[in-house]
Parts: sequence; C-alpha cells; structure tokens
Amino acid sequence: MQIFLEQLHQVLDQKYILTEDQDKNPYLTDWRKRYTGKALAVVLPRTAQEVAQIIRLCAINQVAVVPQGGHTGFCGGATPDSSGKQIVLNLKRMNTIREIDVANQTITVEAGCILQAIQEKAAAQDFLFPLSLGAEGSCMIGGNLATNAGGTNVLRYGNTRDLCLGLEVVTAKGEIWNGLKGLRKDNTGYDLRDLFIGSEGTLGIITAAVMKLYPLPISQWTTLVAADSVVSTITLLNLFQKRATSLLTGFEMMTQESLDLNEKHFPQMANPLKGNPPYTVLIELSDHESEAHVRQLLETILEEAFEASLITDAVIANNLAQANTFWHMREHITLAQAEEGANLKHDITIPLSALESFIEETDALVRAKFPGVRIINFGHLGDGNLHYNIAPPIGVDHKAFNLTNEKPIHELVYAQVERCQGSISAEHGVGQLKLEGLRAHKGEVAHELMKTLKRALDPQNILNPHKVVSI
Ligand code: FAD
Ligand code: 2HG
Ligand code: ZN
Repeated sequence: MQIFLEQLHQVLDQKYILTEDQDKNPYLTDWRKRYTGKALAVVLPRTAQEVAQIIRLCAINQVAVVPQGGHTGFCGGATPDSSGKQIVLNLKRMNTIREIDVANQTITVEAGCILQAIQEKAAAQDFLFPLSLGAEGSCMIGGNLATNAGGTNVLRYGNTRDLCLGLEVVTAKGEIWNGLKGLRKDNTGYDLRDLFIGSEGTLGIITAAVMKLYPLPISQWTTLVAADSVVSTITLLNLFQKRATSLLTGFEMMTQESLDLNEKHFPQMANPLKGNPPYTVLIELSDHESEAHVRQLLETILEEAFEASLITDAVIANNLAQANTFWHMREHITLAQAEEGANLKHDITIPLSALESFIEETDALVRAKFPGVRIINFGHLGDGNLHYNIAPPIGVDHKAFNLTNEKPIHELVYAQVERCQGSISAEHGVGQLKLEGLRAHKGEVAHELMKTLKRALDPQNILNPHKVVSI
C-alpha cells in the first residue's frame, strides 16, 4: 500500500491526500451517524483527468474506491467499510459551474458543486433549477445524480434523472466518457447516462453533468391545510391535480406525530394550524401569470375542498417569509428526528390507490408488535413517497432498541410494501443499508441483470464494492 500512496503523490499534491486520522475522520461518518468506516486515504482531486489517473492506480493496485459528495446520503453509500483498505474519493474540489447555455436552457456543472450554489447561479440568470431537498446546502450534484435524488419538486419537474441531459464519467478502467451533450433527444443505442444515474458510485464516477433549466416562476402561493384522514389527503391531491394541473409544484404530507416531534425540538416550528390536526398538507402552486391569478385559483380549489369536507382548516402564506416558514417546518422533521436520537427510516413508494390500506394496516401491525413506538410518517404525498420512520418509545434507549428491533421492523414494513406493490427505496437509494433486502425486492432476474452489469463495467469490483449489489 505504501507504493500505491507514493504513486498517488505523482497525481495529487500532498495536501490533497489525507492519511492522518484527524484529517480523514470528517469523511468517515455519514450524516445520520449510522455508519463509520476506515480509509487508507481520502483523496481530493480537482479534475476529471486526476480522477481518471487515480482510478487507474486503484485498478493496478486492487484498491477499492468510495466516491463521496456531501456525505448526506441516508443509506451509507458514501461511507467506506471497516477494512481500512479502501480510499474515499471526495469530489468537493470539482465545484466549477462551467457554463449556462441560455438558448438551450441548460447548465453544465462539475460533480462537486453544492446543489444550492447551482440553484442560486440559475436564479441569478432568471432560471429555475428545480431540484430541491433539505440537504441542498451541503449535498452535491454528483451525489444527487448518483442517488437519483428526489425532493420536493418531483411532482412537477421529476427527479434528478429527469433533469439531466448529459454526463461526464470516469469508468472503472480510468477512462473518461464525455457524454456532456445538452440534447433533449438522442436515441443512439443504449442509454449510458441513465445507467450511471442512480448507480451510487458502483459503475463509474460522475465528474460533470449537463442539467436542464426552467423559466423562474413569477408567482407562488403556499398553503397549509388540515385533513382528518389519509383518504381525504389523496382525494385532495386528485382535486388539485385536476384543477391546478401543472401549476401544482408541491404536495407534502405530515402527520400529527411528526409535527409533535418537531415542536418538541424546535418550538418555533410549531404547526400554525389549530390543534395540530391528524394530517397537515403543505401545497404549493407556481406560475408565470400574475400573483392574483394564482391566488384566486388556490382559493377556489380550497373552497371546493371545504365544501366536499376534504379539509377542516387552511392557512395561506401571505408573503415569502411565511411560505418559507411552512417549508422549514416540513424540512425540520428530519432534523427533529436526528435530535431525538437514532431512528429507523423507511423511504418507500406506494401506489396512491393502496396508500390508505398500507398506512392503516402497517400502523396497526407496528403498534401491536412494538408497543409504544412512534410512527413518524411524512413525505412527498404527491409522488406516493412516504418517509415511514419509526422512533423508539419515549424513555427507551434508541441504540439498544434499534439493535434488537431494526431487522423485524424493517421486515414488517417491507412485507407490507411488497403486498402493496411498492418500492423499498423511493429516493434515498440502496447503499449498504438495503443491500440485503434488494435481492428479494427486485426478484432474481432483475437482481442477476444488475450483477451482470456490475461485472461488465467493473470486473475488478473496485468501484464502491458491496453497495447496491455484491458480486
Ligand atoms: P453522498 O452522500 O456523498 O453520496 C451518496 C451516494 O452517491 C454514495 O453511494 C456515493 O458513493 C455516491 N456518489 C457521490 N458522489 C458521486 C459521484 N460524483 N460519482 C459517483 N458516485 C457518487 N434525498 C432525497 O432524495 N430527497 C430528499 O428530500 C432528501 N432530503 C434530505 C434532507 C436532509 C436533511 C438530509 C441530510 C438528506 C436528505 N436526502 C434527501 C438524502 C441526500 O441528501 C441525497 O441522497 C443526496 O442526493 C446525496 O448527495 P451527497 O452529495 O451528500 O452524496
Ligand atoms: C425529506 O423528504 C427527506 O425530508 C428526509 O427525504 C426523509 O428524514 C427522512 O427520512
Ligand atoms: Zn424525502
């Protein structure tokens, strides 16, 4: 390994090869503090050429590499294993926004650009880059692409995959594939771009991307509404889809229990709806017409919802600051859970037609088998994406509870997901957390195809091994 480290020095300046514990440690534990690994070194390349050279050295020396962006992922994908033989390749120095093409409505960015920096750069030129999630101040576009991240605008603009037109990728051989074309149509055989998106660093290292931009909406209205049942929230969604069509840009659900937890840790994030109802829904409409037009439409739909008894209360944000407060309340649930202690996350999608029965039955089963647990259920209802998280009963040690109950709780929830023909990972990916569960979930044929692809693209198994699939 000494030889490998010496070879690395021919590629990177000493200060970009971290080998001392105090320098490496910030890169070795994930955001949730769920995984901690060891690494031979943490390397910080600046260019795709440097990444390619590093990968060639990894291939020669049989050293596995764990690509890393902001390390905000929830499935341990960017954390190395405990062997101390892997390297972490963090892309944060590759943070140049290379170009905004105004006519083509695209932005070309390097993998280490922070998501929020891309949003801000786009906005400065009157464009919207619609990918938006709670970690946007620290996650990086390479990580977003590698996990095919979702977030709060998927309902209108799609997930990261839908926003990407082209990629630059370093392969397991250390070659650079330049697929940085900003084309909206390109049927030239297999779609390599889509293969790398969502592959969580197991098939190649994304070094740059061409992403779509949209006109910046000029009017936006945000409202919080109260509902008594799951079925009301889904009927309400359908009503908004019918009446507001493409103006509907956000539809997020939060249960009473989720917002109780928020209030406990962040009293300033208390629900403005009276009595914190069973279900609070955050709805956003955006448009390019006047504010008055959108406001009128929103009020009309809300009136119809009241008349149909779908909602029991509503509050419309009167200015941007209030709208931001509503969104912060939604986004703070993850932070409140982190404050409360380690929790069990289930990032799932369920067809909307099966959502009511899923929640009813799963809640009942979970409460019967694990008395006292708290079900922190919230998420992107417009996409059928729930964050069906489980927190231990109050007063119980979280780590001890999770150690004993993690497996049976995951099994119970995932069995329910299968029953409803849902997905065990809607937007957070697989990483190491769901590696075991994936075979059963995908089925033998799909799982074997995934392994075939992994073997073909990374025969030495040096790119993020034992994440997503094991070969
Ligand atoms: P990392 O965590 O560093 O890496 C994630 C995976 O991608 C790893 O497997 C890693 O090896 C791989 N990878 C990273 N960079 C590259 C690269 N350049 N090339 C190849 N592989 C790479 N996720 C959502 O989908 N929706 C949400 O609403 C959402 N909200 C969040 C809110 C909070 C508060 C937090 C902490 C996280 C949230 N996440 C959400 C999860 C996380 O932010 C996303 O998964 C994000 O896309 C990860 O980006 P990252 O740069 O942190 O990637
Ligand atoms: C969100 O939607 C994120 O806020 C985080 O995907 C979900 O904390 C979670 O489980
Ligand atoms: Zn989410």
